[in-house]
Amino acid sequence: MKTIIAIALLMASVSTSFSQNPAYNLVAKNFTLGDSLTLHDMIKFDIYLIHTNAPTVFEYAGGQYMFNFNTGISTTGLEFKIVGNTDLPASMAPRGPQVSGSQLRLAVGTFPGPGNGFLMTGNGPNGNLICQVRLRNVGAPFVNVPLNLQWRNAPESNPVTKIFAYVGGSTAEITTPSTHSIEGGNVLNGISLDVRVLIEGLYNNLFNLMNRKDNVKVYLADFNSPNAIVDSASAVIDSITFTGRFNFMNAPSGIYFLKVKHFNTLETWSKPGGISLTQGGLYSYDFTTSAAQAFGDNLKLKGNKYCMWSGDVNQDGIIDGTDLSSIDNLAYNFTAGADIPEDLNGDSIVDGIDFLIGDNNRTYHYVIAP
Ligand SMILES: [Ca+2]
Ligand SMILES: [Ca+2]
Repeated sequence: MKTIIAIALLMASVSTSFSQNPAYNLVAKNFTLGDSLTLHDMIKFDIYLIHTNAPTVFEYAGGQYMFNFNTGISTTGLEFKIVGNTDLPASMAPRGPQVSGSQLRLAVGTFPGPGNGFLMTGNGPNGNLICQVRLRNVGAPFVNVPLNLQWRNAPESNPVTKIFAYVGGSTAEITTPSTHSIEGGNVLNGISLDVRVLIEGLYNNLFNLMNRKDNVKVYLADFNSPNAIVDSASAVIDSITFTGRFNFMNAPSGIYFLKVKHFNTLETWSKPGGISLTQGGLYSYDFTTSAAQAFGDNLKLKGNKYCMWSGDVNQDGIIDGTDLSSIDNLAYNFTAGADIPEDLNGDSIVDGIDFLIGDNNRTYHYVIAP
């Protein structure tokens, strides 16, 4: 009797495997942004297919994988590639990655024929890695707007995402858009911060202009001691608005200090109490309106605006005789050139004016941090 029941169950199971379509979840996940704190020009993610109705056999034949995304992430052009490994035989992996307007496209690999498909049955909790892809912005970081990555599915117009299997010895489309998902796809949803800051040596208070635009780096430091650096961004400070937009792509929402660095200026921190920043938000911070905008009131009044102290030529956190002697050495020869640290006023020559700016600041001006 037991044997008969066992055989009956076996028959039922075999019959089920050939009559039912396999079911699956399709997931894009493991999003990572760039390789460093500052260069946000690359997004990588994985595509996984998970068989969900075993013991029904899932003999994978192929798939085309299509996404919609926000083209606002780039003004300079995008490159889309397949990188890394796949669990599929190489000939069956997706191919022909392509950016087409607001679509990312991966075309089907070779269909191997019934009986030669890839068996998805019995794979681990993640299912199978279909491929890893990389979206790179050409020549610049991404614009800090949400990526808005979504599966492109029917009933949108073709091409849409389609999954094929061998069922009962023939090829069948088994696509179920409701089981396609994306985990963490809004990777480009950072914090944007407009920082207004003046570099003393570059600031001409008579004309209320900076002598030139210059690059500044802002770090987000955790509010809690030891104030670990969580993210950083660089921007050009405009010579008229004294403002640059800093996009922080890695920092979670939280309370932060700003640490501001410029190549020949004293490092300056934002006011006590920190600043509350939330992902997806646009904020502003103005170091020019009051000494109290900096930690320890560490700003210099020039005209009616507050500036970062110029003259930390060697960037050791203090303006002292070492900085002065290097300015003095170059001023002696009127050394000329772009971006010389000793050229404090940015006129591309080191002379007595630069020495004067540094000399005025060399008594007891050092970094004041939380
Ligand atoms: Ca120094
Ligand atoms: Ca100069």
